[in-house]
Amino acid sequence: MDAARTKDLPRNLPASLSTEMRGDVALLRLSRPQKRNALDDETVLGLENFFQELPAAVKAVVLHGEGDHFSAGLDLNELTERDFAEAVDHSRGWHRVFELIEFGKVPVVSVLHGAVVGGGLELACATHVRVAEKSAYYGLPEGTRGIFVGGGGSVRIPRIIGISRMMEMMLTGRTYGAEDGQALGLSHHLVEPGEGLNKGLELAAKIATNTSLTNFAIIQALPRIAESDRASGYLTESLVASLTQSGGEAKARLKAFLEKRAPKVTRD
Ligand code: 1HE
Repeated sequence: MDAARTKDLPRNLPASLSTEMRGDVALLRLSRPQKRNALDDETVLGLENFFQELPAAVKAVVLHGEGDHFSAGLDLNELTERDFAEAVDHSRGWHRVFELIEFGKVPVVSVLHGAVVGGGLELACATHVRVAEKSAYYGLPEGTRGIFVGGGGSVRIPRIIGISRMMEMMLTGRTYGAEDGQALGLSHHLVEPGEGLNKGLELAAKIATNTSLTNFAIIQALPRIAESDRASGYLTESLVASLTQSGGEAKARLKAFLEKRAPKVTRD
């Protein structure tokens, strides 16, 4: 049977990835700490397999890294061997996989600590919610290594921190620490070392209680509306809003509030 129809997480993953279920949240761990979770081809294809085959029972994913670092980015060992055509193919492969994360089936929360650099930052920026521990730092060493981002970083990262800031990071090789990253929007939540995973799981569990239709609209429609022209945006927004409101669960939730059975919106 198609794995996506069962309740089981994909099993045929490389050793560099490990998974477990926590309720209806899937935990996906970059498990190559001896290489600082550097992303080799096997790992990237494993990510693709995982997100492609996610069973319907999974409502959200938490992505984190084993060891002292989230990810050291592209496995530089593989880079030296490629010719031009192979390099294009490689970069397009990363685009395909990271698109599958960003525009996939469910929201993804990443938990960042230690080095979040190069392709590791590109991967983090393809996730929807980012929790950083205070040990996290961000860099784009591609500039100083004589290469360029290739995993969609030049498309996603400027949308978060601006073109100018990304340009400066790449030109000078500067890194930002966790506090700066939080101020810039690289993370949404900043927590003490060791607390990231619990925070990520707590957020994912909350996300998982949203209706599937609303989560679909938030991750699929919102970014596309935001990037379309105003007239198309307003039209699409009306259609998506009507679609979500028409669901039985939405009606039940609104009724629950009006009957004073649902929580109020209070300060965190
Ligand atoms: C690696 C990689 C890697 C570590 N590829 N093998 N990314 C970078 O330029 C970052 C490169 N890495 C580092 O700067 C450091 O390794 C860290 C700051 C992340 C961690 O430092 P540290 O002292 O904890 O570990 P280490 O001793 O440097 O590395 C441990 C091992 O991991 C070592 O291998 P070993 O066999 O000698 O033990 C390292 O060689 C290995 N390792 N990082 C391969 N990246 C789609 S385009 C994306 C383009 C990019 O991502 S470019 C940015 C690449």
